[in-house]
Amino acid sequence: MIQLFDYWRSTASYRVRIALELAGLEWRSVPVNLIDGAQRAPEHLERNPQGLVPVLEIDGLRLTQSLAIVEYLNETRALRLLPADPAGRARVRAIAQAIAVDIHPVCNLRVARHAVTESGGVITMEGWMRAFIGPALEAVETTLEGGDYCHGASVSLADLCLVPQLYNADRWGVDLSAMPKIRRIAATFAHNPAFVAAHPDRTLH
Ligand SMILES: N[C@@H](CCC(=O)N[C@@H](CS)C(=O)NCC(=O)O)C(=O)O
Repeated sequence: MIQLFDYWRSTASYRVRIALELAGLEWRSVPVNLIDGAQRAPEHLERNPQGLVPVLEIDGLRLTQSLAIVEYLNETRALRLLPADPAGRARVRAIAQAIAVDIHPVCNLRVARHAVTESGGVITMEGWMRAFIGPALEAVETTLEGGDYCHGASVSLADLCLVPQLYNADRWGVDLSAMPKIRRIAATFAHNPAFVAAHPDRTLH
């Protein structure tokens, strides 16, 4: 059985859950409770020495890093999450990385908590999250075409990064009212079965 070590609110895990659902695979979630520190327990550090989720066990492999995992599923399960043309692939990867490589690490739990603690309470969790997520999403908004998807007329790696980030933005009260292109994409996926099945509210926790 394919096993995903994940956490319901983890946006990196959410990306992988969407890809697993798009692939129509049977898989099971093994929750790693990040609030309790289970990611630092020896058994999880053995799975991923970085002490992070997600970790995917599939095809006799143990994979880490959500973008690498999604690309593995894309290649082995023919998901077509990257366009055929190099320019399209560069654009999709640029949007995906603007979220997964630029926004996500700054807003990771351990980073945000450290900032809050070291500031002696001057910085709040909400303040930290809003300071980084809102402006970064505005930048993504300006690069979007205004269609139903981040790129072209079908789901891509960029959508797998954007939708979980929007869940996270909502969690921290980031105002998306000035981002109509992003809201249009959110509406596209609100009823997509794979995205719905992967939603944190549908996940074990
Ligand atoms: N670049 C990694 C990031 C993984 C990551 O930061 N995971 C977060 C949850 S979204 C985590 O495990 N945080 C635990 C911690 O900070 O202690 C990926 O895309 O898989």
